[in-house]
Amino acid sequence: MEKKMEQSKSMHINKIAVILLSALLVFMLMLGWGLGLFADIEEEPYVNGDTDRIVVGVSQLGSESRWRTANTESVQNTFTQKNGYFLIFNNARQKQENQIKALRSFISQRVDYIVFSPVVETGWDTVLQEAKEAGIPVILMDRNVDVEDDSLYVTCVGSDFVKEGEQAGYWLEKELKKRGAADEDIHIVVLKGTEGSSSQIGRTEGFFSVAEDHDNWIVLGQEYADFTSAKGREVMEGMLRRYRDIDVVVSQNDDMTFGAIEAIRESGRTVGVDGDIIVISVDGTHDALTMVADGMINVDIECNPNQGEYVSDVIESLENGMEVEKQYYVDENVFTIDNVTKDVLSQRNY
Ligand code: GZL
Ligand code: ZN
Repeated sequence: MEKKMEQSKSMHINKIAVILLSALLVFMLMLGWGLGLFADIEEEPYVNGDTDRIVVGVSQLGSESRWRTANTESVQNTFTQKNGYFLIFNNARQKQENQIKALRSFISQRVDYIVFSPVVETGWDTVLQEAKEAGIPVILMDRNVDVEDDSLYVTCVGSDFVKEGEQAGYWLEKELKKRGAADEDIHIVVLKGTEGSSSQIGRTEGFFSVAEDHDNWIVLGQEYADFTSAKGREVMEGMLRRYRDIDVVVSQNDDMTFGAIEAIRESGRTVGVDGDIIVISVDGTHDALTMVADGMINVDIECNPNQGEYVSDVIESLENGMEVEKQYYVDENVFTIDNVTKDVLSQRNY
C-alpha cells in the first residue's frame, strides 16, 4: 500500500511539472512572438492583395546540392518582411510538375512577381503564358528556359554556364602544357548534371567546345549523375569498372565530385595534384575548396549561388519603372591550390 501511495504521489508531481513546463513554453513563444523574433515567418497566410509588401512567389527546384541550399538561403535572406517583401516559397523536389503547380498557385494568389529556377529548360511555355496573361512578371534565377517567345520572362539572373564549361577546358589545356603532356593521349570521363538543365547543357557545350580542338583528348564516357553525390559515386564506380585508364574526371558540380572521389579512392586509385586522376569540379563550395587547398581537387570553377540580392535589384528597378536587361550574370572565379586562401575559405558561406 505504502509503495502505491509513493507511486501516485510522484505521478502527481510529474503531472504538475509537465503542466508548468508547457505553460512556460507557451509563455516563451508568446514573448518571442511579441518581440518579433519570428518576424520573418509570415504571421498569417497571404490572401490575395491584402498586404502592402511586395509579394514574391519563389519556386525553387529542389535541394539536391550544397549549392542549392545556399541559393535558397540567399533568397530567404533577401525577401524578408523587413526588406518589404512577403515571400511565398515552394520547394519542387526536383520535379517540373511541382514547379508548374507552384507557378499556377502563385498566379491564382495574384503575387506581384514570380521568381523560379527551372529544373529543366523546356516545357514552360503554357504556364508562363498564363503568368503573362495575369500580368505577373517572371524572373528566372540560376537556370534558364528555352521558350518560343522570350517575352514570357522579364530576365534571367544566373551564371554563364557555357563560360564555366570553357574555363574547365582552358584550365586543362594549361595544366597539360605545364606537365609537358599537351600532345599525349589523355583519357577523360565527364559526370553531367541534371539532363536538360541549362547548367548541364551549358557546361557540356563549353567544355566540349575546347575539347574538340584536341584530337588527343579521348572522352571515354559522359553520363548524367543529377548533381548529387550518390549518383556521382554510382556513375563513377561504373566508369572505373569499364575504363582501366582514366586520366581526368570533369564533374559538373561539387556534390557529384565528392561521390566520384569516394569511388576513385575505393578503387585504389588517387586523385588531385599528385594523384593518378586529375579532378575538375564546378560550384566552389566550401567543402570542395578545402579539398582544392589540400590538393585533392585540381581546379574548381565557381558558380555563385548568392543570387537573391541580384533578383531583388531587378524587382526594385521594375518597381521604379526602369528597363532591365534580359540576362544578368553573377560574378564568378576559378579556384586552384594557388588562390584558395584562408580568407577565401572563411568567407565562403556555402
Ligand atoms: C548551377 C546550378 C547547379 C549547381 C548544382 O547554377 O543550376 O544546380 O551547379 C545545382 O550544384 O544542383
Ligand atoms: Zn590515359
